[in-house]
Parts: sequence; structure tokens; C-alpha cells
Amino acid sequence: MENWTRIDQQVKLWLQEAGNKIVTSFKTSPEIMYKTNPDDLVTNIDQETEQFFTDKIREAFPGHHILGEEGFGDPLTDLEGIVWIIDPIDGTTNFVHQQRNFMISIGIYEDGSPRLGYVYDVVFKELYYAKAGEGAYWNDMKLPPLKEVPLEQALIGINSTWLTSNRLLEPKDTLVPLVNDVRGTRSYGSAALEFVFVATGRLDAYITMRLSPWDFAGGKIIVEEVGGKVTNVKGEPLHLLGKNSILVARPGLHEKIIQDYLSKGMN
Ligand code: 2AM
Ligand code: CA
Ligand code: CA
Ligand code: CA
Repeated sequence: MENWTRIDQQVKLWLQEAGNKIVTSFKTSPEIMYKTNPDDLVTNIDQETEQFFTDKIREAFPGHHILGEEGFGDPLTDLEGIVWIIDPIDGTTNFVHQQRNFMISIGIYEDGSPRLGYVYDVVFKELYYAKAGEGAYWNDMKLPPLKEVPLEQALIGINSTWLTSNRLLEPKDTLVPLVNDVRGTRSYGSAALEFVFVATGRLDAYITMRLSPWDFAGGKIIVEEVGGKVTNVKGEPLHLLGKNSILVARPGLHEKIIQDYLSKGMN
């Protein structure tokens, strides 16, 4: 039997330690590199933070597997056993430009089932976490179950670039009417932050066209623990080993967004 309480305590200590290192790094400029193009950044701090976690996990839990954005983990082809899915800095563009609004995200799964989820706001020292089946927390506060809200009163997270063109949906038949009908939109630049904002009710939904497993692995566990729905834009379950489109929302609102908007223009 895995000792999830021990793992949870350990993760929280590592998050604090990694967070302190990142904040200390603000004293010097990070080394900024391009990954696939000049909009897709990585820094030495992303790499050092992922290396920090992979070293700690391999030492403390040698049988566990690791999937990390920056490649310090294992080459995984399945989800057997205990798998840590790690994004050392979610919101690297925010890290580089704003020195805030970026998160460390960790999701821990056992044979593909959710166990522990963490999204840590390093700068404001706010921890969002969940133990599957035992509820979700914002620091010491247990988060209440999400209630339904009418679409007209909803605040949704969406990046405006998806309204100009995207391969999955015809924006003029889907996202444009949605954005017109809701109360307002916000765009934070960190998928993990937008997930936990849905979990706390600060956003009512979040939509994006392409995320990797490390972007959502932690946040998904937290949102689902308060009754939020997490699927792709067709309403199908997410794959933990590949890229997915994403619709996260309160119960009720999730179904309404698909039925009345997204399904009207699927490519
Ligand atoms: P990242 O900062 O860890 O790369 C908004 O940019 C959100 O989309 C962030 O959560 C970001 O995660 C994620 N994202 C995924 N792929 C991206 C890419 N190619 N370029 C920029 N952001 C990306
Ligand atoms: Ca990245
Ligand atoms: Ca990310
Ligand atoms: Ca990242």
C-alpha cells in the first residue's frame, strides 16, 4: 500500500523549497531560450526546477515514474504504476515578462487514476491541492462543491487568439457567440492557474484548444474534486499521455457550453 499521506507531506516541502529557489532567482536574469519558436520559451529556471523534482522523487520513491515538460523525466508509453506529471513552471512567458502568475503544477496518478494534485503559486505562496476522494484545498481552506450558475452570469477564461482562427472549431459559430453571451472573459497565461480559478469559483469555465498533460494533470484533480467537469471541447475524457483541447467548467455550464455553442461548429 502506498503511503499517500507521506507523499503529500513530502510534495508540500519540495514545493516550498523549489518555490524559494525560484523567488531567489529573481535577483539575476534568467537565461531565456526558444523551444519551437520565439513565442515558446524555456529558461534555465524551468529546467533546474524540473531537475530538482526529478532528483528528489527518484531518491525518495525509486519505483515511481515521471513525465515532465522539460525532458528530465522518463520516456513513458503507458500510465502503469505511480506516475508524477510535472510542469516546473506553467506560464513561462509570465515568469519572464511579469515575475508573477506562473505556477508549479504536479499531478500524481496510479494506474491512470487520480491520487494527488498540486498547483503552487510561487510568488504569492498560495497552494491549491487535492487528495482524490478527500476534497480540495486553497491553503488551509477546504473548497466547497461548485454550484451551477447561468451562462449570462459566467466569467470564462479564454485566450483571444482562439477567436481569430483555430483548427478544431469555427470561431464565428462557437466561441464568438459564447464570448458575446457570457458576462466577461479573462486570460491569465497559465493553464494551471485557470484550472484552479475554476475550482475556487473565480472563473466559471476555461476553454483552450491545445494543452499537454503537464499543463492540466494537477489542476484536473483539483477541479474534479469540487465537482467541476474537465473534458476536451467535444465533451470526451482527456488523454493523459498526449495533447488535448480543454473545456473546464462548473456542472451544468459545461453541458450548456457544448450543446449551445461548441457543437455548432466543430471542424
Ligand atoms: P507553459 O508556460 O508551461 O509552456 C498559456 O501560454 C498556457 O499554455 C500556459 O499554461 C503554457 O504552459 C501553455 N502552453 C502550452 N504549449 C505552449 C506553447 N507552445 N507556447 C506557449 N504556451 C504554451
Ligand atoms: Ca512550455
Ligand atoms: Ca505548462
Ligand atoms: Ca512549463
